[in-house]
Amino acid sequence: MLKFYYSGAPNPMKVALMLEECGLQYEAVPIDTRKGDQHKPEYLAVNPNAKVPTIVDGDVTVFDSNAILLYLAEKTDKFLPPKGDMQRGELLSWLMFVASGVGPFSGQSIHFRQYAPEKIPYALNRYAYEAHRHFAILDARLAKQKYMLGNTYTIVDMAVWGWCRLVPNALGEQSWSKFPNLKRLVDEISARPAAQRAVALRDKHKFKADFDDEAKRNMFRHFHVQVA
Ligand SMILES: N[C@@H](CCC(=O)N[C@@H](CS)C(=O)NCC(=O)O)C(=O)O
Repeated sequence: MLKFYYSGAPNPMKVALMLEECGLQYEAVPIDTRKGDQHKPEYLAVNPNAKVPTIVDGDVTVFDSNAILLYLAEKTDKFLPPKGDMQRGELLSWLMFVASGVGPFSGQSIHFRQYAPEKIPYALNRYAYEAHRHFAILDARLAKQKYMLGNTYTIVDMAVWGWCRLVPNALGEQSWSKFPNLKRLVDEISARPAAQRAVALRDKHKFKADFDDEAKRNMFRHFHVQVA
């Protein structure tokens, strides 16, 4: 059976959503990143990047959340435009836009707002600005159409959902008012039974909640290591 290594963080949650949307059978294997499971040799053997998520599907191992979304969409032939369709190019562009822009910039904005030991105005503003800019691009597109690729719900919407549920964490409590179209999509997806099952999966395992010294040591190794 397909193995899904996960935690409740945004990147694994988009894959949990896709697995549930496809109705695939899978074994969920919790990786408690605050306890350091991502650095254990048996996990590094499937994901040398020491991050979640990863799937192992028979002989095939796939890590990086958007690569997994694409793999599962191609495997099941679901939630992506047909091969040869001109929308296939759009799908790749927007999927990579989320992978290389929305995720990293909102992640860094959350990091500097919530976790950095010092509040550095330059870093706070740079990442908030970039997260905001990316969310605004999504919002403008969703002002013109229901889903990221038009009228059909695809893996791009799932990738957007993974990160954009955290708009308030990246930009502050009031920030949803700036992205009404993006909020409409996130709310619609959150109400889907598959999203509710994905969230329930996260809550099924008792992941370490405390962000104490052990968690910092495991997730933010740069606190203790100087590389340059
Ligand atoms: N590009 C990777 C990034 C994965 C990633 O950063 N995962 C985070 C959770 S969202 C993680 O594993 N954090 C634990 C750590 O940094 O130690 C993907 O899209 O899967």
